[in-house]
Amino acid sequence: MAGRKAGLIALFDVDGTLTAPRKVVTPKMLEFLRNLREVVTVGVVGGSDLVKITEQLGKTVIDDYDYVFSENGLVAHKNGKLIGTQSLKSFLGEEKLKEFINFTLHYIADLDIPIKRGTFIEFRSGMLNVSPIGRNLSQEERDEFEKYDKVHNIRSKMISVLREKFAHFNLTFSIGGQISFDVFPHGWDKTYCLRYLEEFHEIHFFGDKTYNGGNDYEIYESERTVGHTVTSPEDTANQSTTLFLAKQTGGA
Ligand code: M1P
Repeated sequence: MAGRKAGLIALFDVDGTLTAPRKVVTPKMLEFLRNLREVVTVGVVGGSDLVKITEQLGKTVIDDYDYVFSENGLVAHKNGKLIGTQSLKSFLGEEKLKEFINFTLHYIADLDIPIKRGTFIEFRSGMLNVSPIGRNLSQEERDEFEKYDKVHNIRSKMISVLREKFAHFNLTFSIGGQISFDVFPHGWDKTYCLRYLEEFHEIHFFGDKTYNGGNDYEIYESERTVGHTVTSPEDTANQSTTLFLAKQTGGA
């Protein structure tokens, strides 16, 4: 695309930044992203796996953006082509993986919370996603658990236990959404995707969970990025319009 500034990329988190959490992107946001891509290189980086990002951003997502980083970039696509994957199984090995999964499932079995559903551990390429209530929930049940968790700290208490028990496994525990947390080796947070962006000297990252402990914190704080905190998809569009599009049209 001829008019694009070389070396500049706009990189967006998904949940809470391009879409409402785990919701489908709006047509307005899609149109905005199409326009933006005319003037800058556009990438997306989500904690979710590619299946979920595809549900949210559309089935042609890997072709629609220059870079699509799912699982923090542990699965990486450039212009529709797979350019890299990381494997948690190779990192930990079968024995440690089994030990972690067995302990986690026992912990969940002993957990007394109002309801439980299915899929307590989702096994992904570069991470595990652990949900104490189970991933098979309606939106209403999700919202209820999120509220319940804010009062009872189910996830943060569980993470404290796992962090202590498996300190020697060098794992990071990250709460990025409503009902679960992600588990991956230290350094496999969203900064992981930056290794694919060596050619860019100006990387603008937009995310909503940029506070310490949020899953956008490390990439937001990285020396390699200019970080932008957003409060909603509308805010993302407003801030990036000011930064990238207003200049083009000679506006503010
Ligand atoms: O993108 C943020 C998070 O989205 C989902 O979280 P939850 O299902 O808890 O709302 C998960 O896909 C999680 O891995 C991801 O980090």
